[in-house]
Amino acid sequence: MQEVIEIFLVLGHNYSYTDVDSILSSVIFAEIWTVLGHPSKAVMINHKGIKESTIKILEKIRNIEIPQVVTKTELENSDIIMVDHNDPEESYGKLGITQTPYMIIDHHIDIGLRAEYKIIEQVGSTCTLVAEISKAEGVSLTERQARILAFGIISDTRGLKGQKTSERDIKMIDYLYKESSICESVETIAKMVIKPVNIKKMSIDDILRSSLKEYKKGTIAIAAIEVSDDGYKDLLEEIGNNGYKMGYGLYVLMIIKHHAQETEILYFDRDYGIFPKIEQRKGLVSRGKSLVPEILEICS
Ligand SMILES: [Mn+2]
Repeated sequence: MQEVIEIFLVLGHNYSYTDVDSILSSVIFAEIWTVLGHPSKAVMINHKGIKESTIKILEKIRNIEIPQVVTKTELENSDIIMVDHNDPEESYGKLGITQTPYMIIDHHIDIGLRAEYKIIEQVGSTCTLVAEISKAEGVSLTERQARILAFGIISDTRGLKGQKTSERDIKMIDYLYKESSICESVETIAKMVIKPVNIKKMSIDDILRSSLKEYKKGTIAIAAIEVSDDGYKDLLEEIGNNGYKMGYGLYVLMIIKHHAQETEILYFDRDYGIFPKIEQRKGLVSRGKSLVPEILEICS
């Protein structure tokens, strides 16, 4: 009789898309969890769930492989570890799987899913939590792992300047730089991972669907686009003409303005009749930390 080796599958968000923090935290956590005696691998389930821009960033980081895509059956026969999300609708739920995950490691708002082990902390990056776990468990990180986690933290915290950035992210970056020889500075890494888009080269549909996430059973959608100049202003009229056509009860577009450290928020409010058409806010507003809880509270 062959002994069945239980393998843990570590899964980031895949719908609509994965991102740098999701991939890096899933790969490194699978390695750490394996060292701790639990064979694991990072996986994806949506082969369309990785953008060309994300692949380019991973190529620049080097020494990191894109997680392999697994089938529904493979997932159903394994213990799932969710990272960087805690809503199954952003991953295996989309395949119709209803099992309870073994573990959740995440920094988004807790939607209340049950799991055997759950680490959900309001920090700026899942990579911060993965680095903290390795430290707490006494698993020393290799130079490669430390560098990769630094990339994840700097990516998700927008160079430690985004609104989600917490004291713990900054502390962890200090620690990773002290413990290993990461040759690029925080500023250099920030330039490598944060790519404000050239909005003028995008179609209106791509702009309106940029990093789009759905809430409340698909009745509300919030998209976000990062820009580095005022070029988007020429497109506001066309954006305005098309926002309602997205077909949501409430559709929101966040324009995150790196050059001005401001965020412009456009609301297309069909169902609620309470949101302004446009709003300007100071700083790089976080969708997950600020806007989503606010909007869901107002709409409930
Ligand atoms: Mn993240």
